[in-house]
Amino acid sequence: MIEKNAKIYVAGHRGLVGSAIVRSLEKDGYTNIVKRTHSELDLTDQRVVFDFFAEERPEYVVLAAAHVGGINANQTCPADFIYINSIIQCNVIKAAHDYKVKKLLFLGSSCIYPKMAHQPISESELLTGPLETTNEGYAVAKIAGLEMCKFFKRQYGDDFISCMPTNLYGPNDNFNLETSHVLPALIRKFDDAKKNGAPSVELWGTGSPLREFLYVDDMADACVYLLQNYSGEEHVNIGTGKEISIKELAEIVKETVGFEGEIVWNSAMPDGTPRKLLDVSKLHNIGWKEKVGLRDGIRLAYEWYLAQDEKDLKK
Ligand code: GFB
Repeated sequence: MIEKNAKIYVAGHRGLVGSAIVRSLEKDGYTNIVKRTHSELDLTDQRVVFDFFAEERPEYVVLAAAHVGGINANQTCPADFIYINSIIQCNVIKAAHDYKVKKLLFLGSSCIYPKMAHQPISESELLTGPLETTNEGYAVAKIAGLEMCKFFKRQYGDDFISCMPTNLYGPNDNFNLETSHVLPALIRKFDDAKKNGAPSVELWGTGSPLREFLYVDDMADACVYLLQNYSGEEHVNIGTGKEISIKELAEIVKETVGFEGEIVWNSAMPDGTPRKLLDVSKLHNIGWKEKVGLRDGIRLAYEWYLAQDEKDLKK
């Protein structure tokens, strides 16, 4: 068991996942959560990271800090995605080893499985085929991070575990239309169109790809659950095991926002991988299942979006 006053460092505590994990830990009664903003602690600077670990000596680490983005950001800036994510995870994982962190949780992403992996995708599909080209830089970095945790466990006995989340959404999401994922983009596009009285909204691709979506507070609860109950060498998929087409998703968000205009599909933009449905049987066998359904999650996410000051939204 993790003592409630254990020192837990959440790297990336202001991001979509990191902020949810802090909420989940606080809800669970953990009282000693260490946070550092990017300006306080540059995770790409090895010396600064090692000095931080030497001084703070965290007992547990959740590595939720990463350079992330949607399909457009990944496709246009692959060098940033491979470099920044590689250097962050090398610094944090090695420092966690050197300063004897009791347990570290590393976060992957379902887009790092092979493009044409058998669906639903089981954990064993990793590295069995070519990657989706639109996010290859990110995928190679994240695969290296999962493998690094596995090999530090195998060579040194470090309790470093990894999880593989599906597409996530919810509070503190990124609503910048050039770099965001699809769900926050739909919320913003339909909300802007409704407020401006626009006749239509332009969405990317054909709308035919299938995606799986997990509300971020469920993701955070699963992460805390794995920290408390899992120490296996293989990563664990975190998702719902349910998928929906982007077209159907757009209709749900359109209805939730109350936009009554048309949807125009811009097929000059990429669809990305056709499907990436996770096999979540391992997670269910460990004893965890999501609580928030997609329609409820979209409503919660939209309510959060409406409650924010324009200046505070990552737009
Ligand atoms: O969420 P998304 O950007 O990333 O796109 P992926 C999902 C699907 O939504 C794609 C379509 O087929 C997009 O073409 N889409 C339609 C849109 N309209 C929009 C829009 O306005 N904005 C966006 N962003 N998409 C990501 C990976 O893949 O999955 C990341 O690139 C990460 O690395 C993330 O792993 C979880 O789901 O295709």
